[in-house]
Amino acid sequence: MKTNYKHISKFLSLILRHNPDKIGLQLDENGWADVQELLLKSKNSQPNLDIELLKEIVETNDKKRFAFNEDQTRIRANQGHSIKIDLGYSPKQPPEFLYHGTISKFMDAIKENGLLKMSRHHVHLSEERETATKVGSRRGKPIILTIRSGTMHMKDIQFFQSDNGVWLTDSVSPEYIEFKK
Ligand code: HQG
Repeated sequence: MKTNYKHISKFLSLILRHNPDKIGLQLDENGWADVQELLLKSKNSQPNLDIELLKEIVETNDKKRFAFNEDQTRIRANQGHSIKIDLGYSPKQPPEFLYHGTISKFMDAIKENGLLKMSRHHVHLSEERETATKVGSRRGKPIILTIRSGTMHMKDIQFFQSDNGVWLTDSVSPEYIEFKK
C-alpha cells in the first residue's frame, strides 16, 4: 500500500469504526456512512481524498477493510468496530479449526479467561495460520492459538464471517483452545 493510502486508510478506520463524531459524521445502525457526506466532512483533515481515491482504497486495501453498498453511495468498515452497530452478518458454520495470533504477555489471562473481545465487538479469528501470525506480529513475537471452532459450533456457539473473511465470535472459553504444553 502506498504511504498516502495507508494514512488515509487509518483515518477511515478511525472514522468508520471508532469515532465518526470526530468529523461530525453519522453512521446508520448497520455502520453505513453516506459517501458524499464522508468526503465533504473529511476535506479539512484529508484534502486529497476524493471519490476516485476512495474507490481505489476500497478496492486495493490489503485487508479489504471497507466496502461500498451496491450503488456506491454508502461505505462502511467490514469489521473491527468499537462503536455499537449491527453488521447484519448471518451465523455461519466455521471450519473445524480457526487460529488466533497473540503474544506471550496475554497468555496467562487467556489461559484463565479464554479469548475475550476486549474493545471490539467480537473475538477475531483467522482461517489461515499465516494471517493469525501477521495479526499477532503487530504486538511482538507471535503465539498462534488453535481454536476448536467445530466443537464450539456443535455446542451452539455462534460464528459469523465478515465480508473480508475474518471469523467473528463472542468469546472463546479456554476449553476450546489448544495450548502447547
Ligand atoms: C488479546 C486487525 C488478555 C488478543 C488485525 C489481542 C485483526 C486478551 C488483544 C483485527 C484476552 C486484542 C483484530 C484476555 C484476547 N486477556 N488479552 N482474556 N483475550 N486478548 O486488536 O485479534 O488492522 O482487539 O489476543 O489484523 O489482535 O484493525 O484484536 O492481542 O484482523 O483491520 O487482546 O485487527 O485488523 O486486540 O486483532 P485486538 P486482534 P485491522
